[in-house]
Amino acid sequence: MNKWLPRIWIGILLVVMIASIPACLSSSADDGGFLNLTAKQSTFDPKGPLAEQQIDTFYITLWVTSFLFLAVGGTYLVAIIKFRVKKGDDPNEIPEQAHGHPLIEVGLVVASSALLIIIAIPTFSGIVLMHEIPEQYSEEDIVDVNVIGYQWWFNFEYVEDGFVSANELVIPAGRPVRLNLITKDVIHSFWLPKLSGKLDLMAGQINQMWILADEPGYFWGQCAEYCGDSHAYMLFRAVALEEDAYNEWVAQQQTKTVVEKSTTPLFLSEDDDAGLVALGAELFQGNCLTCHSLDPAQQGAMGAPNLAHFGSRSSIGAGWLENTWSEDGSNADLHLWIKDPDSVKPGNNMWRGFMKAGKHDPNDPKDVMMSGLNQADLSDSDVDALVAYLRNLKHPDAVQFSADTF
Ligand code: HEC
Ligand SMILES: [Cu+2]
Repeated sequence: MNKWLPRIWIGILLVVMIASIPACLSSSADDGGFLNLTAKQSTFDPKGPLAEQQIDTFYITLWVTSFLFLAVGGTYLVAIIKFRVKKGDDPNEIPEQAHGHPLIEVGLVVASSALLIIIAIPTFSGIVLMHEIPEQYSEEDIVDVNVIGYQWWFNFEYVEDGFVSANELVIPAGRPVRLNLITKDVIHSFWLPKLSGKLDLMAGQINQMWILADEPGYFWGQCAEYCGDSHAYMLFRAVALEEDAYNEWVAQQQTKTVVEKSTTPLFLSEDDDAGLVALGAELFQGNCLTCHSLDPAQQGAMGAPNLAHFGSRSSIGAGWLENTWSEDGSNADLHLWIKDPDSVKPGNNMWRGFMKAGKHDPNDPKDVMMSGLNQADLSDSDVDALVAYLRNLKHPDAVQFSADTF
């Protein structure tokens, strides 16, 4: 073999590595840089005790394995340099052979066991910590939330306060929140990187974990277990609020936003066109109510996000799009979502009927698409009316949270 070939390869590798350094270091305030340790979903930026314990465990493992790497690699490097065949040596001569050295053997076994124990202690205590809220927190302080996974969004049931919300988990800062993880279909995984590591939602059992945010803040989460078509679009947000703001939010969420047994909004904003909203309410009754509940206390029968307070939520399509209204009351992303959700989130279950995957096939007996549900029937002006209507599904004092709120 040409003796230059390996050197050329190593040269190319070095050039590529050096050329990529600027890209790695260019960390902007946003998510751009590879080394931006405070990016939206960075585990290097812990904001609660659980995430802190987990990053500490990571660092301990990193130091121990780096030490091992240097110790083994260093010994190896010394050996290949010191004992290489030098000029004048006979390459066929076998060096002096040694066998059996009890001190070295026992020493290595003890040293590597000790290193494993150093890693095992924080790892096992971390596993226990993730599942059990430490006794320092009293039971009254704990907020219980059922996290229910659907293809492809998260439903949040506030157990003590008796209401449901979706895709935006609002919690009180400084208090532990117990999460009961449940799935309605396949395995999903709940992951809020700045607050805790992931835990799966498994059929037939309830997995428990807890989170605590030290300070008020806005957090990005996502499903971390492949769960079908729109898995990559199955995100969610979490918002941690001061105690007072949290209690106010809870009281607002418990409030109904439409007149009993109807879709008529209770709190109409002044700058809205009442006629347009009324048309939206009528269209919602006819097209959307089958799946979406407007009663904050109840999950819709067909397994779709509760929309009672949708007007104040910050995202559309399970955290994928921002829920922002322009000055004139329009909302382009929401318009697109209602008109053609499939173009936003391929394969999602809106319009298709719950649990039906693939396109509607009238010859398929398992096709559960409900008759009369067809988004193509909605004209652009119908969708405008629905957008105007959805904007009013909120408490009049509600705050629409965003990363800028904090
Ligand atoms: C067949 C059941 C079904 C019907 C009918 C339906 N939806 Fe949906 N809708 C869903 C499902 C399922 C989702 C969650 C999709 C996802 O994120 O994967 C959803 C999501 C949404 C969302 C986003 C909620 C969020 O928090 O991300 C809005 C807004 C919405 N629907 C509005 C409507 C409107 C308006 C209508 C009537 C014109 C309607 N939907 C009809 C099932 C339905
Ligand atoms: Cu998932």
